[in-house]
Amino acid sequence: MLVTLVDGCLCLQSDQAFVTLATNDSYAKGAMVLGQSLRNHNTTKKLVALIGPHVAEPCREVLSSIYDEVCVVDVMDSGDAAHLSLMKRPDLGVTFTKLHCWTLTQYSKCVFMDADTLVLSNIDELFEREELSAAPDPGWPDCFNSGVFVFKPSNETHEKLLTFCGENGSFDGGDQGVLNSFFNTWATADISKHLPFIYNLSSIAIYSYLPAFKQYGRNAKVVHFLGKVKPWSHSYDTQRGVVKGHSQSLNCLYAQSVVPLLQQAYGETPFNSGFFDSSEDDVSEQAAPFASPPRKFHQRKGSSAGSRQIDYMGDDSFANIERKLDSFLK
Ligand SMILES: [Mn+2]
Repeated sequence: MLVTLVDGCLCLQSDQAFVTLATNDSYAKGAMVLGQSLRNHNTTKKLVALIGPHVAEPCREVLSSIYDEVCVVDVMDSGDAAHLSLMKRPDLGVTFTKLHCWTLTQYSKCVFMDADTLVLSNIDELFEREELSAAPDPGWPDCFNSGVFVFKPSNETHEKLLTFCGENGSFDGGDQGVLNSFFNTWATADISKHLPFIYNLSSIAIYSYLPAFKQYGRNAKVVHFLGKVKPWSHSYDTQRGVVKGHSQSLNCLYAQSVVPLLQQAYGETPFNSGFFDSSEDDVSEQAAPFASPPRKFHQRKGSSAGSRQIDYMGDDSFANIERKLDSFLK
């Protein structure tokens, strides 16, 4: 193990890493903000970004400046087990890409974080937990949410997961369904594998239990932008350096840390400073490189014509969490 001097203190070079996944440029921007937030809170762990083959070169460049490792994952080129499983379930392409994190066997332990999460304090203590540790999903608390989880890379586990996925598919069409079916004793076997909700605080909590959110929300260590509308779905005002009408905390991180890197990487080439129309944004967690059908819960949007219903997973969730975030993050 390598030993380095950091700020005059003796630190062990980590064989542990935070891992994220970006299969398109839009999620790559989320990954930049996530990586930067981990750096800002002085993580001692390595940062690894798995990216799909469609992520543009300048985005890769920026990711490389923030992350220790950027690995292109092309499931079509990967091993036999992956290929065979994918042939059986072409709809699970993005899920297979995420499962690829188990092959990072150069690390002894990892924490996976979705590219739509943001770290609000140092969370290195998560590495004291064992596989598979995760926080409950607010929609069905006997399931864990797969936006943040602790795992142990292993080719054996990877193969088992792929085979399981090929044979059983996913009950929700994504990685969360597969992982909950595979690690099916999470809810009952070992309470130490239940991460506190503050490690994966989703906007939906504001609606489902507002008094608890008011009581505990300020302790949040990780926020997860679960909804269809992501922070990067909003338009960015280059002149003023702010995301129009949106969260100051996100503005600062994105405008000060990520935009200058993008400007450098793109050089003279014009680029979209980050923000896409939400209509163009993907509906399932990450659509490319495989066209997968949208998840059921997204189809709710618009189906409630007539009476105005709260769009828990969409606009309402984001608008509200950022308002709360701003009040807590001062
Ligand atoms: Mn997510």
